[in-house]
Amino acid sequence: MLTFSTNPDVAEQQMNAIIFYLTAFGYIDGEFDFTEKTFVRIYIRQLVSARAKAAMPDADPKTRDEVTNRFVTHFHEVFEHIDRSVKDLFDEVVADGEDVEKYVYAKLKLKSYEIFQAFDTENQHELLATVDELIYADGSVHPAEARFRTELEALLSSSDPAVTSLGPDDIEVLPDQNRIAIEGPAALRPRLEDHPFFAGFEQHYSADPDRIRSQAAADLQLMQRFLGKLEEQRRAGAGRLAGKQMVGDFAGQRAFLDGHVYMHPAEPGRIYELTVLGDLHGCYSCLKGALLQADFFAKLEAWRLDNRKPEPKLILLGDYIDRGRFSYNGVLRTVMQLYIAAPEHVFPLRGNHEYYIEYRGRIYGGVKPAEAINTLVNHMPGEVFAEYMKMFEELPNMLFFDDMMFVHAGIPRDVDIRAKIHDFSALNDPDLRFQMLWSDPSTADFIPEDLQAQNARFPFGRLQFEAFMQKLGCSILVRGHEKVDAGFRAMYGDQQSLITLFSAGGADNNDLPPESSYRSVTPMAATIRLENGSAQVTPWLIDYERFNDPRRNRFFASRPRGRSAAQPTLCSISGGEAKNRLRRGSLNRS
Ligand SMILES: [Mn+2]
Repeated sequence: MLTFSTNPDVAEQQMNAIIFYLTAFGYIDGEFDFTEKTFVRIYIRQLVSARAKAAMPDADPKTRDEVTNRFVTHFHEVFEHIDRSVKDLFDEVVADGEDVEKYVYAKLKLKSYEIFQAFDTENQHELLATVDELIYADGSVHPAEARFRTELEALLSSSDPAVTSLGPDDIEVLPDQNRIAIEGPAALRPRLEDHPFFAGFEQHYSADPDRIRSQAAADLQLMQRFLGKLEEQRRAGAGRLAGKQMVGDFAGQRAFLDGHVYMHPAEPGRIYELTVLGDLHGCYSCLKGALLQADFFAKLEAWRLDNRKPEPKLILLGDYIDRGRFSYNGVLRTVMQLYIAAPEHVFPLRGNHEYYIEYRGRIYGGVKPAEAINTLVNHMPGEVFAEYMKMFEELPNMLFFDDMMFVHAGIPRDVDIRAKIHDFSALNDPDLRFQMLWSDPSTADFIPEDLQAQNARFPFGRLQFEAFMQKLGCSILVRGHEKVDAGFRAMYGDQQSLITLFSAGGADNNDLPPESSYRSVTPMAATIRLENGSAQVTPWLIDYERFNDPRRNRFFASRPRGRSAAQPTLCSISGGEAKNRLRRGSLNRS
């Protein structure tokens, strides 16, 4: 049996790691059933008793029992918690055509790997020995368990710094980067209750076929105007990224959009105020609340009258649709209107949910489940979805503002960074753009190639992140994509240079269905003030509650008519499933 450290913090960490491995192995060979869970509970008790005996050999049995029971209760709770978090993984979104179990398996492997990396070499060997003990505990070794164990061992040996392509010495801090300060969360009260800007489009879809057709026609027109404006910006910026290696090479240039990459150098002497929103997922009250809290419209007016004032910019990190109730008609409509109203000030970036696939003349969602399209597919003309697909394809993927980078998810895979990125124009590569819609940061220093290759949603490590930032000359990356319950998370390095922002959620937010897992999120936005090369990042709480109110939000003034567009029950199959059924000829296409 494993020997525990005499340092109580390390021992606690060891115990947590073991419980995680027990849980992971429980899921690896299929269902984690009651018998297996009982086995885990008994195993935890044995470990704690052994530890208590070793730690207090002279204590009387009663005292020892008391202490043992207290710790057993504690670690059983830890076990419940870990079990719940693994179960939650099955609800996480995967790319079209991907297997959820395969995704969870990769996630478990990643987490096991992260835990291993947190231990020193000696303890790593101890832990691997414990894993062996676990695998053989029930007398038989399941092939999946054996495979998992072998893969883990391979990952550990490949993470040897001698084998990896970069080490801490390869990374140096650039001297002329932004100094970044991150403030504690702030509370912002909106100055205004509403703004005329919103009045025109806070409308539910109608159940009446004629009425919904005219609503669809208006949406089509809006998309065409939106695409026209993007095209105009794109024409002006075409080719300007070519041959440039670092963001600093663009200093002194005017802002432009080249393909799917915005480049916005900071003009010397100017002050910028960036309002950044993470995933919105149909949470219209979050978007409206945040815009009014940031006082975006008034600040834009003020700056237009006097450009010595801070120049307001709005950066939207993507994932406008699905999950919440106001996808196309709430968030997406507003995002398009905002961009059309102020194209130099609004940056609508693409999320992985803004990804549709055409199959035999029909459009499907590219994530599972794709609520927005599944809900409306039988109520709207097909050309509307074709236009959404086109619009999604045209959305920009990333923004470089001074030396700060904004993208929906993260950085590409190592192997593709090496093969493809020779200058900034390479960032327009469709594969790289797709990868940057999906990846997630890991707490591990380095993620081996094998672990990166497995899923659309893949991890990257701290050293990989730092090397990528250094390659492009960037100081900080701001992204959404991950459901972070706190709404805001800063990680990596002294500068905390990777920020995750999640702007959908709210325990009692009626933008979300009652059972939504996003209710555990406290939705946050962030303001970045950029002045003389210093960036000050201030996260703040989004006041969605005020805008769940019919007096401030017309969506709440009436119920959706007839068959509610809010219930994803009309056609609840995912795109991938639909395709499979199409192949089998079992899907009624009418
Ligand atoms: Mn996402």
